[in-house]
Amino acid sequence: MTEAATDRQPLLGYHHLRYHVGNAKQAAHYYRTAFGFTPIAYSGPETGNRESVSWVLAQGDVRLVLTAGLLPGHLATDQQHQHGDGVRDIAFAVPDVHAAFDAALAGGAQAVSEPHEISDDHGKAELASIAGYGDTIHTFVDASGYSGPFLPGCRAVGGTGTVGGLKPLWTVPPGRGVGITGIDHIVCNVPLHEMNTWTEFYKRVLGLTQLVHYDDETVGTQYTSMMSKVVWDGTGKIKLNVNEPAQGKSLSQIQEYLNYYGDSGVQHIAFATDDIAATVTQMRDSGVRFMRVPDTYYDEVRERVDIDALDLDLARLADLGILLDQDEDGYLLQLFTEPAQDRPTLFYEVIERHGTRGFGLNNFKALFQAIEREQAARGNL
Ligand code: TYF
Ligand code: FE
Repeated sequence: MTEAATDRQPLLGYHHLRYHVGNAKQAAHYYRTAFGFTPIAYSGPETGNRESVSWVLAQGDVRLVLTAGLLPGHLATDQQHQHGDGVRDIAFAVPDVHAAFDAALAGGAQAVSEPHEISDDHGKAELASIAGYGDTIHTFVDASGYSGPFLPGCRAVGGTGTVGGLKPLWTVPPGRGVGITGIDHIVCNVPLHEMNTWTEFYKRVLGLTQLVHYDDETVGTQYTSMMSKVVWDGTGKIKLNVNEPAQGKSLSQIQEYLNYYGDSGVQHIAFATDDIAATVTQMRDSGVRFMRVPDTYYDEVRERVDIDALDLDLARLADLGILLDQDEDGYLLQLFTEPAQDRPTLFYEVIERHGTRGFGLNNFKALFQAIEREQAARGNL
């Protein structure tokens, strides 16, 4: 499929997502109690870091790092002030950081930090970072020589055992897990006319290739129009979607995001699950609010999804508000949360895939109409 491209820039997968948040202690509590993540590591004054606090949480293959600046003028402080809470870094695990960094620069990326080694009692790791859209960066990580809970500089939290002879800093209750197994795709919003700029960037810099293209004819509703392209690594481990606003009658949800975030940035992260009904039930019971389509959606969906042949419990899916889509390769179930912070910026998707490589194209209309009702409630439509 894309052998040549992935040979040039071998990405093993996502290593972690770093957020810049206003209050890492409270954000960690939210991702633990609402999304089921388990705190695994910590960096802050107690570990010798006087500038920032980071909580690292894990579930399935997903690792979230929630970082807050401790002092005025720290980069995390300033960026959170500008954007609100959001994703700062989509970090990739790579076999060779120097090679990944060199290939990225050869593809036209800008360096944020040159390849460098960090180490502690548990070993060493190699890191380098490049700039992506807006203030978002990409760090290449090789932690194959590291045995600690996350990366050098963090101490384990939670659990009762020791890591490499070191006792955990504190005991933090684990998350209960909601069935999140990994990251399915990560979507960014960029301004008008920049979709191709950024998909071309990821082709040159990360060796990705185009998976799908949705033009504004396909995905326009009365108000929201957008265009979207997805680039991927050819295996499905990495899928990056890029949305740009298109002219509609009123404020595109993409433009609303750009206004509130103040720049290009991560719009949604899709978490993969093998049992979306269980995942959504647990998240909802923990207080996460999801977008809701009208009940008529479940009458219409029968016309395009083979409910009986797939042996789906439509009444249960309807009860939970889960969306369905099917194409020639298979089907998917998906659902979207409301924004995860005060600003209408980052939200989450939960997705259960069976064969299809799609993103729920036939749900766009119903979903966007639901989003538009929320925009109207915010006074932005
Ligand atoms: O990632 C996707 O393409 C789907 C659809 O604001 C989508 O999840 C796209 C844009 C959006 C919400 C959902
Ligand atoms: Fe999505």
